[in-house]
Amino acid sequence: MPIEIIKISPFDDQKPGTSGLRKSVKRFQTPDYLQAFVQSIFNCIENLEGSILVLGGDGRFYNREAIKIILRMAAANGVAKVLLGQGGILSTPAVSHLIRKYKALGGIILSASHNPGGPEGDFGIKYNIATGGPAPESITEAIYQQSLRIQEYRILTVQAIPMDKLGSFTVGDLQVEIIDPVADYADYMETLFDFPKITRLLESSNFSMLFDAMNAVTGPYAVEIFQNRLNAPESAIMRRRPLGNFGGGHPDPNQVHAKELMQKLYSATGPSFGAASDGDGDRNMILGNYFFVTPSDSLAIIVANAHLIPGYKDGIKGVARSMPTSQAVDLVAKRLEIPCYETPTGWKFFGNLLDDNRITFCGEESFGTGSDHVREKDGIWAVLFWLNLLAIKQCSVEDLVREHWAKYGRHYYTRHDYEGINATKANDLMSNLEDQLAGLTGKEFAGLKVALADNFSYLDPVDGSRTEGQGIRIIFEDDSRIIFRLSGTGTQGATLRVYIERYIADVKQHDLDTQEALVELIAIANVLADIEEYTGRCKPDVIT
Ligand code: VG1
Ligand code: CO
Repeated sequence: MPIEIIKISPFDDQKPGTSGLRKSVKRFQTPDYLQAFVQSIFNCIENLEGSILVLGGDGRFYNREAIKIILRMAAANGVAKVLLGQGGILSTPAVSHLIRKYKALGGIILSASHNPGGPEGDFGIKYNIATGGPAPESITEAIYQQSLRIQEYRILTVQAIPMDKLGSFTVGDLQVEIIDPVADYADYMETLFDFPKITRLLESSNFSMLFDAMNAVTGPYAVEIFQNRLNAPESAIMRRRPLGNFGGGHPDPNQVHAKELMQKLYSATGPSFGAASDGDGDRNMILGNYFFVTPSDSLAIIVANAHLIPGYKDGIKGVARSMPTSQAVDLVAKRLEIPCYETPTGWKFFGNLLDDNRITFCGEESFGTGSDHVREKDGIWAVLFWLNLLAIKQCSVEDLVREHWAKYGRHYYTRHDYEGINATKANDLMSNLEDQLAGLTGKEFAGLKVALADNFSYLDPVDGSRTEGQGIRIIFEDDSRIIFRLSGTGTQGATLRVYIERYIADVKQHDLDTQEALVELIAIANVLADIEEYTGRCKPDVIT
């Protein structure tokens, strides 16, 4: 089969963000756009020729077209073998697992995660390295530099490419093996958790669960794991079918976008346990009856109870959280006398810590939790962790969380997102804050004294790399924090994220409404950043 070498002019907007390259589907459909980025990835990978790659995506619109292009390009670039999820489907954590299990050189994941899909929605592509983790900054930067210079790409002239039937076929000299997207991952989960115990919990009359797959990638995983292997009833999984446009919604597992699930859980006759995952299956939301578990608390509770779970009973090396994530896990780490690392936002920063055996668990406030079992955050894994824990503790989600707060104190936590704001204004807002930093320490606002104000930078203890400008932090003497940063995953304008946190040890004050408990800090944030002036908004678009 002939290899075509197509001459192109480079694109100037292919800089990967927090998690891969994310753009509108329309942008990706620009002739040669996807090809230019894929060739840029291939040009930056050492030992590509003769290698094995894993390929799959979250099933969103344009997934199948992109897979066909990537297979033809992989063939033309000398890749020996591609492991492709059946129907083009693979969750992000499953790709991470497959890379590790089959010792692949890397993997390509097609997803824009929690961003909406469909012809008018978003598409994305990210490259994961041989460890199974997202490519680190050094590689994403090299890919970007390559994309600014690239003059041609290689592709095989071949039309029909099947992807729905298990088995092998060839594209030129490339061997493509279509694999069950779920089987390996589900088998792996059985080695980490006590499936017979969880089955007994799911079969007991005083427990019921509802999982919202949000018409995204976790549907098939949930059916195989919760229904087939753990015997949950069919009614335990809603929106189970992956759809190209996720049924029109944002596949983002939070209180705003998983509205129906929230309504079901916030009812007297509702299930005792609820959960949801996002577009590509790496996020999770955990709910009890009339109860929301903040992702930061979820991480802390997972770490505090890990010794009870089969896959983690041999001990914990350390933990890490992204900087904006609440400090709840820090207190657990302190009590366990294990190290606790604070990293910039994005899973790629956990990679070195995991590979260097410094940490066992890590998490982000943005509904992301994971461990050293793979190198991505993992939605279904987190749900299984909670189910296993509840099966052992035989208590409600709420009781478990309250017990944790009583022991460690409660971190009230919220994130306010201002979406699709003018990018120039958003940058101005950040510069304005930056200009104030030097004078903030020691200043008092509503009785709270600023202990530290800076723009967070991270020195990776493993490879010595430094990452600057990762978010404005204002930390008060009582450990309360206000953090401002701009999103690196959006595709329209800019998104301002304001993270607000306050610690209260006294158990008598653990029943406050979160927004009420944080009201003074929210007001301070609004004044300091002049949010209304810069964004033109008087309230956030999404509160989580
Ligand atoms: C967001 C979250 C971040 C997460 C990233 C990717 O990034 O805040 O914590 O790692 O999404 O998650 P940003 O830059 O928009 O704040 V996912 O599920 O899209 O892979
Ligand atoms: Co995701």
